[in-house]
Amino acid sequence: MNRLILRQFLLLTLCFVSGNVFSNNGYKLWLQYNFVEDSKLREEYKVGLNSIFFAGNSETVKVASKELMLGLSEMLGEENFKNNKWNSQLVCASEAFLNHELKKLLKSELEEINDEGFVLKTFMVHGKQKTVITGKTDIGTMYGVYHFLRLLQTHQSIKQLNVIESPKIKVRVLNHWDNLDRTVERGYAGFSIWDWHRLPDYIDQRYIDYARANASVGINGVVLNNVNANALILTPFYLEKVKALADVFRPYGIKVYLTARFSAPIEIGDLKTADPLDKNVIQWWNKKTEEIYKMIPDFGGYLVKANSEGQPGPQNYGRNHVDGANMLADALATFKGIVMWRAFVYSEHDVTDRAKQAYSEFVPYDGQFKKNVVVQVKNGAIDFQPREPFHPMFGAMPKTPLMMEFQITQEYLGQSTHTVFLPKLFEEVLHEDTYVNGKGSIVAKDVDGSLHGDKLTGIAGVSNIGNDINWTGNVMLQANWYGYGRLAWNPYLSSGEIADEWLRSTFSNDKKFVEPVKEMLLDSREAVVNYMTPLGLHHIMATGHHYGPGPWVSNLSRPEWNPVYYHKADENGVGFDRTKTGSNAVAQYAPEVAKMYGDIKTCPEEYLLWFHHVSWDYKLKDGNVLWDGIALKYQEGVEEVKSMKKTWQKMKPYVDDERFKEVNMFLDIQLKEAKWWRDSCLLYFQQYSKKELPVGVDKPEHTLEYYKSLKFPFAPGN
Ligand code: BDP
Repeated sequence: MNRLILRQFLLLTLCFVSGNVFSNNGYKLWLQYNFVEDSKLREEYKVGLNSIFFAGNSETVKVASKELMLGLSEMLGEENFKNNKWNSQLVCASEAFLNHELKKLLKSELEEINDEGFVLKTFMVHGKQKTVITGKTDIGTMYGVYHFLRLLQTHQSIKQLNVIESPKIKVRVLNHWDNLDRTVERGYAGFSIWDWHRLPDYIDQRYIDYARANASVGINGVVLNNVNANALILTPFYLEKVKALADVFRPYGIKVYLTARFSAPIEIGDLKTADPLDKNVIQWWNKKTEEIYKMIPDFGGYLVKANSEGQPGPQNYGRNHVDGANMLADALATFKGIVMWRAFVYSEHDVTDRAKQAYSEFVPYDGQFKKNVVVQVKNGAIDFQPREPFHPMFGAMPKTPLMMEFQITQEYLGQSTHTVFLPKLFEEVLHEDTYVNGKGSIVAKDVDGSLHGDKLTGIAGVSNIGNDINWTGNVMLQANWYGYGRLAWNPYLSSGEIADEWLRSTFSNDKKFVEPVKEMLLDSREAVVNYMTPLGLHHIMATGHHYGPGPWVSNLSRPEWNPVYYHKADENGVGFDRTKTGSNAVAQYAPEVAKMYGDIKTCPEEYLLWFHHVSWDYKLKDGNVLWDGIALKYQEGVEEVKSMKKTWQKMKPYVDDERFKEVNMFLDIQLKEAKWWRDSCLLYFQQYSKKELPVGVDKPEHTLEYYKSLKFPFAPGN
């Protein structure tokens, strides 16, 4: 009580003296557990949470009860909750621990959930409110606790709870592209959070907080190291360290996975070959896998990037992806581990459209992979662009589970200085209709297994986490980690719901804050598309680091690494013809989709230049000719960032100074760079269109030569 009075006194005094002065470095992410200022609501919560009982004593139960107590004491300003055992008002217990009476009462709900699911239910017992959080397992119950805390953090009533939830996707992992020297490939938030040198003996508090954050949104796996793998991670020296992390993560329901460098048997095993059909190689992987499971009994399995961008793979030995994946799958099968085999392949020796190559290579293998193999497919056929049509492999391999790979780190979307709310992008892809089993065969259904009845299902997000104090470099981008996790749990959630939850948990429940900032977040994805790659343009970023525009780049050794390969601008027009008259990539989609994309009249304009080479004079739906349309879109993108800035500036009263200023500075950078994109791209394309900028589009600040001369030799993440 004393603590509460003191806290309120301090709050009032500080606000009175100098406005909103509390500093908040963002380290606590969305687990802020802000004090509930609304006294009526706080009373409601207190009345319902007078006494609390946790049954069971596993490590998971311990971390869940610790989290609940932390959350409640922060939010309600109270620390001493009574424990009346089964008579408590809030009971948290997994099925095996429930008393007879509650087990009976919750029977039908428990039948509905899977092993990671949970039930939150309020009963009235003798006129008194009683809430039970339960699951089939302690992990499920822990997810229930986090859900319950989310309800409180977002100021919802807990008087009549009846929540029954199960994750719709089994494997929900973060892929860290982290190297052993702590650099992070495509990382823009500092160095890797894995302090390999100090592990296994030094356990950084960050590992625990990382696990809490993941568990709170249902992420249940982490691939610790880069897909461009280093075989050393599989040596005993590093496995000790991996084990230490696995031990930290276990109570939170998080399994550890590693990337497996295909040539590891040669590099660390002294073999002459890594041929997947070679007896010694098979034996080497079997032994290595056994060794890992001895140390980490719940090890998740391997993620493999093979024969892609110079990585070794089965093709080095005249074998194919099936040979490679199945060999590793056999090694893992006894231990119930899985192989996540990436389909991100394209070859400099293949002269066909890069967008077609993964499909051409993988679809013929449908049905040939072992049961514990899942093929990991990026959301689009090129590479994590601001907007891509869904990858044609989705829906196309009915006998093979496909796992979605999203990129949370913003390699191609402004890196960590641009505020872009990615759940909007993820949602768009998940809702695209593949039509493979008729209308309604949306991508989400291939990912959650309901389209073809897959037993193994998965989703991966390339992490945007680093050792910056706020984890993601820019606090606004914490929303993308959060949102990825929420969609991995339930791919049918809307981006609006996610934005709402995240803002309330991270900043404030004040409507005057939540509503405008939610709108700002939801518009931010379209803004980045507009000022970088409108109307289906793609991969026109500068080379290597991918920071900033580079539509002029044409001198790289591999044709498909050059932006000019993707936009094909000439005097006749711009865009990549992927219809019958061009690469015919459209034919990889189901006929309904192929027809829609293949016909310039029905192709959605946001994909126009992805699928068509279009004349500069082509009339767009709004009556503008293409050139004017492109220019106006670039301008629109800049205007959108201006409006984001305006919105944020009004939020000062609701946000602590530290995070307010940080976001403000980042929005300034974003505006500067949006203009850079607009000006340089329009000057470049203008050489071909030979047309004036339409009315309403600002004149470029510099010449094209100036933009071309900009160099960033030490841009991060490269
Ligand atoms: C590309 C990145 C590269 C990754 C590659 C991949 O530029 O750093 O290694 O994807 O996904 O977008 O393997």
